[in-house]
Amino acid sequence: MLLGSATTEGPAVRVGDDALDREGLESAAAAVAARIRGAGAVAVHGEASLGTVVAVVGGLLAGVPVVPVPADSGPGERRHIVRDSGAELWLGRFQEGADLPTVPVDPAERSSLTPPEPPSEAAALIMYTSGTTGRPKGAVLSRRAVAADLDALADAWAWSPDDVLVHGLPLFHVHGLVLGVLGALRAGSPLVHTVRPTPGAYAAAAGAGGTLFFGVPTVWARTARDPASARALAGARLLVSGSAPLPDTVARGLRAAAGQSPVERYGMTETLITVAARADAGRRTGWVGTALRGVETRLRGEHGEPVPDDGESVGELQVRGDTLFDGYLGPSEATAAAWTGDGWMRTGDAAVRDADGWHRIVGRMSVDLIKTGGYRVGAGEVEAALLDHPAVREAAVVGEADEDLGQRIVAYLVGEGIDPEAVAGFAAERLSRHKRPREVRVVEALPRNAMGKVRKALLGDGRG
Ligand code: MCA
Ligand code: AMP
Repeated sequence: MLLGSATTEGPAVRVGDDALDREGLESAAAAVAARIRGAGAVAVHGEASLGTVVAVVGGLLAGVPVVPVPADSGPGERRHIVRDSGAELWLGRFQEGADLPTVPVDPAERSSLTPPEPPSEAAALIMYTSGTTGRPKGAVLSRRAVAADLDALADAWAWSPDDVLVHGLPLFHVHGLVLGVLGALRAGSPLVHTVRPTPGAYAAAAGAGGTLFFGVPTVWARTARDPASARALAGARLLVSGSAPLPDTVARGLRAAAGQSPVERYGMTETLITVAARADAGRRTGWVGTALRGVETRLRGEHGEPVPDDGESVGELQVRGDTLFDGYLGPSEATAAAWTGDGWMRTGDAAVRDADGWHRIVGRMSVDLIKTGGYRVGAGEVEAALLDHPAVREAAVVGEADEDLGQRIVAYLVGEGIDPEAVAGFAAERLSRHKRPREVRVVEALPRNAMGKVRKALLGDGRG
């Protein structure tokens, strides 16, 4: 069973003030399953609510692929995801752009429907994720991949029903939804979702018995800057950081205030988590750990040549194993391009590996994939949305170093009479909030090379 069969005493899932025990969750989800059985796929409004958990579990029970839709996406992005995924129903509160029949989700509803367990190769989730160009693509994740990943993580972190998982991450990405909800259900550990991932909420949950805490580096950076909240985490069994690089200053700040720093783990929407530091390993900030059970990794140079495991030589990290996605929806070229000729998935991340098999992620191979607050944002998608504005003639979007977010999205625009505020409002119609530029800089011209390609390295802080 994908969701495991553990019976937890008391609330199995709490989101803010709303909670369900395991039996209540399963029967509320069964009521959803009864309504959606037979659908090709369903879209779920990914707001941070108990209803979202019920909707996702309902889809998994029914064997209907679930398409989580970012709660803050503008109507344009929502319309794209709904159409591209082929979702037939919208689960949760109606949102503009979700032009589908809406299925209400009520955590108080009960049904005793027990559909048969779907085959393990069936799709569990279709997660939308950005590439360097074009619109977000739907990555198809099988039940088998999800189960393999969660079991390997439980093994690495000694994650058990004795844990209480705490986080407040978005319920429409792998981190918050797959690890943060399905992981807790499969491990049988109660989940406390704090709605927003604030240091104060994590501290309060620690006081109420939380043992295992998930966060993106921005969350840990904010916690390190809030020593009272950090101190409350001193008794936690394990803090985990992922989705983006954890700065050493943040790890040191947490060690000073909380007496411990997070273990790191690395992954992608397409591969799920593939590399993790084990709970019982020493902390090595900046090193994301060893390949998970069922996963193999390798480093390859620019021309496909092997890169030595000397902890210094950099190559592209490539992975294969049980946790990988089945491919993107739509034309097969994108899926084909993600793989090497000999069957390894190209992560697009530059890494080093040492003789003990530990990995350090040193950057991305492309400047056009930005990580802001742990969200992956394709520069091309943001540029395309800005170029739709009549006053914008040219656009270049880059990620600039930011202490809080890791990278901050900055747009350089060329055009006549551009009003940066109007452009920001325009972008809001088309893009999720975290994809919108935090800053718009109007310039005379963009730096270009002889071929006419924008030289992003020359923009802003030069990190492009
Ligand atoms: C947000 N704000 C903005 C913009 N975006 N203002 C102007 N322009 C923007 N583009 C505003 C918000 O509305 C808010 O205003 C204020 O900034 C601060 O918001 P807050 O939510 O505190 O912070 P944030 O800065 O928006 O976000 C930080 C965050 C968030 C909470 C850490 O980035 C986050 O939830 N990140 C998690 C992403 C994640 O789960 N990634 C996993 C992907 P006001 O206060 O007025 O409301 S999966 C993955 O990466 C793989 C598999 C892996 O390894 O995990
Ligand atoms: P996403 O598609 O949102 O799942 O983002 C995946 C990307 O996040 C990876 O390709 C990495 O660039 C980045 N990432 C995830 N975890 C880490 C980590 N622990 N350290 C550095 N980068 C990470």
